[in-house]
Amino acid sequence: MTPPETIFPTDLFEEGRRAMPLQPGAMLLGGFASPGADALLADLHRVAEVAPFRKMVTPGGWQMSVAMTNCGSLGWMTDRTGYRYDALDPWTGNPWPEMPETFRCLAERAAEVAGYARFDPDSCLMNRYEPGSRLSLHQDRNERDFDAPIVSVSLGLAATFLWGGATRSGKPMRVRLFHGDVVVWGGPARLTFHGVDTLRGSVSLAGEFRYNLTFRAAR
Ligand code: MD3
Ligand code: FE
Repeated sequence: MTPPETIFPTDLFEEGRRAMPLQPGAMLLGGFASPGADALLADLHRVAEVAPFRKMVTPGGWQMSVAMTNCGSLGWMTDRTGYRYDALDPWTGNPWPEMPETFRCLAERAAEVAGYARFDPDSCLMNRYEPGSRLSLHQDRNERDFDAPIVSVSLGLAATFLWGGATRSGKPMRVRLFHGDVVVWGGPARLTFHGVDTLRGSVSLAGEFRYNLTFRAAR
């Protein structure tokens, strides 16, 4: 087994060329996860065997078009009673699967490269998009502490990520996120409104889904 710290060598990542600020506090690390993408996908499928992807229902009663699951000591969920983090998977009654070492290592290193030292995520929300899936503009504010950043990893099909400002109004900015791209959102960008445009299907070597991992310090 390749040790995860050798798959994501911070010193080989060409920061000047592939790190791009999206707004103050938000950094796109183009292709940062590419060297370890196969290992990440293998671990993702292992997690999903224990905690399957499922389409959750919002408090308003709508079924989400994105299928989700979690790993780590806390998992984000929604149902008719609200949004929250929970230590147990409501589908199985068991704790969420442990966060794989590959996941944790990637998240810590990406945060470090983006300027957030000692990121210690206790939750990874895993999103699975199929053609037609979308995520409407929202803020991530169920975490206890907004000082920690959120690290997002895109795998599989490309998608158009949308982000606005501190309010829902106004025309969101758009950026394509590709297999292996990582975005770190912290500081003044932490409560930015964001979402994902409707995924377009395409026959692709990347498969039939887009996956997004978001690492959070939720406790
Ligand atoms: C900006 N996921 O899971 S990742 C989510 O691609 C979520 O699946 C999207 O939004 C996805 O909550 C977007 C990029 C992202 C994640 C968290 C953020 C951007 C963010 C938190 C604050 C600001
Ligand atoms: Fe979000």
